[in-house]
Amino acid sequence: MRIGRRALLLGTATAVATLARPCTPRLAVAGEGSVIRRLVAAERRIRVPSGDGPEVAAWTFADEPLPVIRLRRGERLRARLENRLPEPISIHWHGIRVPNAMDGVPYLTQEPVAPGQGFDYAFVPPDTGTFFFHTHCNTIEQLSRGLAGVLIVEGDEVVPHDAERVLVLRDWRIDAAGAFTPFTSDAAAAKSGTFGRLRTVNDRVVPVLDVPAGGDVRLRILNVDATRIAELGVEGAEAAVIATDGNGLPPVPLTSWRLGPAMRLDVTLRAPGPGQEAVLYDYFAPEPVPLARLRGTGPARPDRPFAPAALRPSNFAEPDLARAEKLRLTFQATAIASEIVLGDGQVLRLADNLCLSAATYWAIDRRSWPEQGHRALPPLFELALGRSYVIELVNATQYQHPIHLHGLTFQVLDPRQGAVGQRADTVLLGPRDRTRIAFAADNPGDWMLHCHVIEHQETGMMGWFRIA
Ligand SMILES: [Cu+2]
Repeated sequence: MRIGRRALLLGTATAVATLARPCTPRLAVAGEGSVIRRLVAAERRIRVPSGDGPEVAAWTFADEPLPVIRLRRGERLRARLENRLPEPISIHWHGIRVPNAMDGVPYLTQEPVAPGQGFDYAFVPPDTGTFFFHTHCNTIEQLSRGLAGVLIVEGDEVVPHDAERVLVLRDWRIDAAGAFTPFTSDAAAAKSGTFGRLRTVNDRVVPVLDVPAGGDVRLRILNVDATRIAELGVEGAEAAVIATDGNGLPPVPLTSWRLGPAMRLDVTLRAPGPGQEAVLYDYFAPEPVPLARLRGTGPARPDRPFAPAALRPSNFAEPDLARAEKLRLTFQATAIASEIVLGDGQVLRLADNLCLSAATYWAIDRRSWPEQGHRALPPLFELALGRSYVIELVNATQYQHPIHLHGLTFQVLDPRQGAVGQRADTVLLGPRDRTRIAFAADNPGDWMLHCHVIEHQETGMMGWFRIA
């Protein structure tokens, strides 16, 4: 299926389930420079996990439950958000180094978009890669109801792949009749979080995706679930990791890769022969869980070595590691009550419920994100524009935390899972784990820093920092 520019300009959503990128590059058209999308957040009845599955009252940004927006590097996205839901929303463009005012964080960068209201987002993504967008308000419910989409910025392939497939991992918290089950509980929020009963890829259970037999296929894998961490691996095909969070790295063979919520993994896979299948598994389970099947179609291709090419790197400002200032953040469990007292005697109540949960179980450097006042807490740290920083992230808990920084892409200095030169916007900390990240603070503004297990985020493991 060819996805043309005209479709994008008309705002026609493209369903992931049927998505296949054209194998030939689109011709450049003089004067083009913007992709315009209308995103109408509304309740829509969809069928999960298949056309004859139960009807689910999903909240989505488009008629297709997982809209895909494609840009080429240098193109501007103009996205008009309209809120037809009964509560405030916003859009955060996860992993995109947007100007601060476009970051979509209620109260920190914009007012929440009230029911019946709209907001215009416009920016030129500076980097190529695989990204997504989601609401940043009452996220556990809004994300669990489906409010997310994919954003792809093309232009990073030096050697074109033969095909591409987008695989979006998420759980549905629904019962057999399609009714939503609880999105959170105190017990779960204080531990690993709430898992969905129905695991899906592109809202299907173990979909079969046709790929050109023997071809090199780019898999753009996104974990958009609120909770679940998957340990991804492929059986029946050679595969290599070519990008983390959309950022190219020297290809490393894919043995298995732990992908937390909000993280993305780009993989080059040598497709199986005609009629044969490779299987994407999650090994983070007592028994490997099949997620998707990739079936070779079309004529066989001649044997040749599997030699995935590196992607073209983005233009990040390199951190000056020799002169970088060193900071540390500790992620903790907390037993604090429903209010905290600031130094000046002001009491912050931690319980109201416009955008977050009322309970508090988690903290960063002994501070839990309060609900009331939203930005009444001082920033975790203030960074000098243009200066380089190394932050040690320390997990003092026995749970895993995918830690996400807004506004920046960082280097992961301590190699994770065999990757070297990894750049990311979200890094997964294991229990009692620590790692160091480095970046040049080149994007001014007030930015969030939080765990992307949404129940952890919404019960305290969130803060903000300033670059000025
Ligand atoms: Cu967490």
